[in-house]
Amino acid sequence: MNLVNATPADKLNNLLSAVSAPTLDPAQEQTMRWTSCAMTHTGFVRKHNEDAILDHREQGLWLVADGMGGHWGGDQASQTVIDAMADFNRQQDLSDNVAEIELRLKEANRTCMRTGAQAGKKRVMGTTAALLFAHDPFCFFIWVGDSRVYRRRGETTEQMTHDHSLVQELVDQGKITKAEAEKHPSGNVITRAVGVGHKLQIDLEFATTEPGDTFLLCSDGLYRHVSDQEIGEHLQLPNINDAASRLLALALSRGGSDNISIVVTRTQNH
Ligand SMILES: [Mn+2]
Repeated sequence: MNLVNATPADKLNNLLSAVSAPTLDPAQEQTMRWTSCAMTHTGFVRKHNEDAILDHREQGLWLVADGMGGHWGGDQASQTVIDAMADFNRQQDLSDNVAEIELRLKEANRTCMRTGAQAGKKRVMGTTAALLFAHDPFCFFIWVGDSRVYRRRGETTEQMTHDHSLVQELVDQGKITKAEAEKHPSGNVITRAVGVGHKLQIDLEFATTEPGDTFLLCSDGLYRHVSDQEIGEHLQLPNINDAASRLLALALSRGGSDNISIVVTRTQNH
């Protein structure tokens, strides 16, 4: 599905028109069971952990937010996004749920803008956000910035999000390779964030879910130290707690140069 220039609402409408009514039978929601685990670590270089995570399994909602380093209030910004989602209460209707998530992200954006403005000129309170929302048989990837969602299905590892970052734009334009992007001096410059402008541009993708699908939400503190292949190998482990803790240990063993956040979720059959 080519929806590169579509808005989240376009994409959702496209989904709703593409699926037949029986697929959206609420009873199907009960056929999939999710497990999850989440952890965040300051790392060995930063003084504070400006990442924040949410493991809201009973609502089918998971989130990683990475407060913008070098800016004032990064930890407040990421926590603002978590707080905005913490009391999310899912409804039966798919489009209501996605609309509610977008509404809450926009509210978090306003809160960050307001708090930054109150603190004085040039104060930026910014954060990334990467969310996974499960509405079986679908799951949604909703993001702003360069925090990511990966999926392991069978033998295949796929990045489900597309970074809003300067280096990703250069890769998309064919100006640098993916390998060059990983070592680029501007590798941490993001082109979208919550809290940096009045108009929040949210990205959205979705996929149907299959039993055994394993997802990783993570901040850049993980993927700067750990390759996509290593991520995939860990997501294959039978126990998702092992997957998360070993990925964290691997990133720390390679320096832990940034805050590291990891959320792993998996679908199972009843
Ligand atoms: Mn980071």
